[in-house]
Amino acid sequence: MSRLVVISNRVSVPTSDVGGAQGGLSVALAAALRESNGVWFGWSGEETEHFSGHINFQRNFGVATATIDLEPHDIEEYYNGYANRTLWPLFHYRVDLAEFERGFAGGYERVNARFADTVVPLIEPEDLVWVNDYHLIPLGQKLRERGCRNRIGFFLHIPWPPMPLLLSLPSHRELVQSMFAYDVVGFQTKDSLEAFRDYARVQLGADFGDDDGVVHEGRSIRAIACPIGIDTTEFRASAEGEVARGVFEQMRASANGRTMIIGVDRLDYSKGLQERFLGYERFLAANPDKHGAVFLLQIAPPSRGEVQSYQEIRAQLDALSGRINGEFADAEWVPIRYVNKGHPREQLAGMYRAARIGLVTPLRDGMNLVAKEYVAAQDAKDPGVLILSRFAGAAEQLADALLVNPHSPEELADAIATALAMPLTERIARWRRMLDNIEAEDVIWWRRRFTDALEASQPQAAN
Ligand code: ADQ
Repeated sequence: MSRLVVISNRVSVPTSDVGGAQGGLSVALAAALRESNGVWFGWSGEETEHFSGHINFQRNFGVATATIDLEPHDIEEYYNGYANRTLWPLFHYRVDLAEFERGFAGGYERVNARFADTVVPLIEPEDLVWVNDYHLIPLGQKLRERGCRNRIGFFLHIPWPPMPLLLSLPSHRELVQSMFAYDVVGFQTKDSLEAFRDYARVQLGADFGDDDGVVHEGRSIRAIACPIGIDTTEFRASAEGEVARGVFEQMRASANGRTMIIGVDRLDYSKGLQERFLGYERFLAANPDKHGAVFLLQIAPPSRGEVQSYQEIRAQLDALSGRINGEFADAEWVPIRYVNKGHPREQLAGMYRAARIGLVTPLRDGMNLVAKEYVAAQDAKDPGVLILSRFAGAAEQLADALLVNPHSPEELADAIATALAMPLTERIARWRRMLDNIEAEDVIWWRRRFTDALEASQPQAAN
């Protein structure tokens, strides 16, 4: 296989052989890069007063990384601005939260150009270049402008929005047109792929070839659905390892005979945490016999604290969990244990296994790896039940979860009641079918599916 150059906003330098990093993208890419002898390029997360293009090279646990520092106004306009205040909310269907500022758009273009200027000398003629996620959509075009003729692919980790939503982005046309600089563009789901094709047909007048081809102004790209997976073998093993077993025992002891429900999410409005709490509140109100018998452990480490909407959601969740606990708790039982910090993956595996229900109810999510991790961590003889939002990408593959509309407190409450009452035989049957999928379509399958498509594409002439 050709050498892989992976480019993403952040590069998380591995701290062990088995991941440990937080964030779906970093976990997935570290596993993928270890297998190929590639290099991972991106922003270090550090600031510099004047951008110099200096690259910091490292190799840790089999992964070579190359990082650059960015200027404070780059970080503000490109990262906190266009990426996280414009594209992230819009692509998660939250036009109400999206901010459209020309300064953000300018910073986005500038940083993408800085990425291109810096990474071009690292790319050798036969390399496959793999650009990741919404921070870097126009990077392929900027690489072409600098003479890069390699095969270049782009994978979007978040949903692609339906056309009418995308039209509210002032520069939607330029953004989508820039994607025709790639050879392959990948989406998490068929749903996202369809939305992209719909835009291309209606707004750009694109033609569609056999297979996955989309042709616009003489350039032909392949647009594919390529759902990301987890490192299932490793995660199953870690769920049975010493650390996870220790955590499992501790959780069981601290549950004191009560049934545990778990939620694990970055603290983000797309994850539907408020709606989840409201659904759980509805369940408690409708099922007084379950008071003292169940509890919800919600782990939600803060993210993107520089962005105001994230500060607001944090305050709202503090208030909501406090209200629900105030309403239902007694001296011996607290219905919600709400924890604002991250945990190492081995510990998470033990917690997932100790939970009878995994509650994964984002309002929108590109994929959602927590859903897959929850399934992978279960005990084959006594697996828990996954309650999964229909609007998580993972729902396309995990049809055997209890699928819910996360906006409906009643549906959530009913699903919790159904999960608690589900007989062992049904739990095993559903879990087995989900595990089969998670094993077959794991992170290695994902990586291969994408890079095989890229390798099979024809290098294009530069613009
Ligand atoms: P995220 O939005 O970060 O990823 P997700 O797919 O759920 O969402 O991945 C989160 C990862 O972080 C999981 O591996 C999880 O274990 C870990 N994590 C979450 N909370 C944690 C905690 N408290 N402590 C430790 N680890 C924690 C984006 C997209 C998703 C897409 C991924 C990968 O938004 O839709 O699935 O990229 O493509």
